[in-house]
Amino acid sequence: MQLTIEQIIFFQTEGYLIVPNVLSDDELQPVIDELEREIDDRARKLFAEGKLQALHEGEPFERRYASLHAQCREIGKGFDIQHYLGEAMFRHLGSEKLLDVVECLLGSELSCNPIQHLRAKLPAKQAGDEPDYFQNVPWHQDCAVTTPDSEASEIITFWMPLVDATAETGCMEVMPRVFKQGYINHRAEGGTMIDPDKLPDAVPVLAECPKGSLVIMNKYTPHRGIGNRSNIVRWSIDLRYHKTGANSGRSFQPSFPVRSASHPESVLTDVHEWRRLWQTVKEEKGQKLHRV
Ligand SMILES: O=C(O)CCC(=O)C(=O)O
Ligand SMILES: [Fe+2]
Repeated sequence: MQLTIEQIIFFQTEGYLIVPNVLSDDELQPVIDELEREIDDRARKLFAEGKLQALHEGEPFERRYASLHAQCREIGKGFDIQHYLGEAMFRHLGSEKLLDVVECLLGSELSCNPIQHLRAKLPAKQAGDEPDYFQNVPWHQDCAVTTPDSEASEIITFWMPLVDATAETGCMEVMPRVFKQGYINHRAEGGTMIDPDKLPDAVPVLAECPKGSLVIMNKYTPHRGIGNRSNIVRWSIDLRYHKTGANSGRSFQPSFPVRSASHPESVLTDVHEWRRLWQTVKEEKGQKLHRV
């Protein structure tokens, strides 16, 4: 799928764009199946350790993790893309349909940026008021989690829910056009957030996004995640891409080519190599790979 010229102009003017119907349910299903297996493996391990009383096997993807998490928070430990390193997720990072959209904004030499997350936003009733950066992400610009050497890099965020993201399930809000101001000061306490004194006086847009659609954001676009008032888990994946050769803003973590018109052989297609790249980072930092 190609973006229309109107969509590209909208993105360039507003600093965000919601693109409907990029990926079908069938195309997202391998990622969901893999997450369901991962949840099941984690649940069985915790059950064997006596930390879970019930496995909730019959519950759907949208619910089971919440039921398990209510019994044992440890189920969420290290549950992110670079920790569980699933093959279906790796294929998803380089999926042709997604990259066709990315190419419309960044050209045909594309690398996957190491800043990427899987988010399981729990129903607010259950999450309680324990501070959790992933549950209620405060206003921020994504450039705030990159190193300043990437200031000149265009790093674009592609956010996609695995369930319908609505005002009720906890979609994002974005501030249109504010990206033109560039970097706004952030502070780190309570999660990386725009310094409240510097928060722009813009009217936010509710970025509701059905499953299979994308929210695309400029790295200077202020956005936040709103609370999940529903009973389901708001699963989402946020990925970033940049032009191959540009600073990623995380030079100590792996970036890798996902598409290249000039050197197609440079594209990383080997999931073992991808895992090795991430595992090497952890070894260098003296950390072990977290798999609960
Ligand atoms: O998923 C959310 O609620 C916020 C996500 C976010 O800030 C991002 O993907 O950059
Ligand atoms: Fe963000």
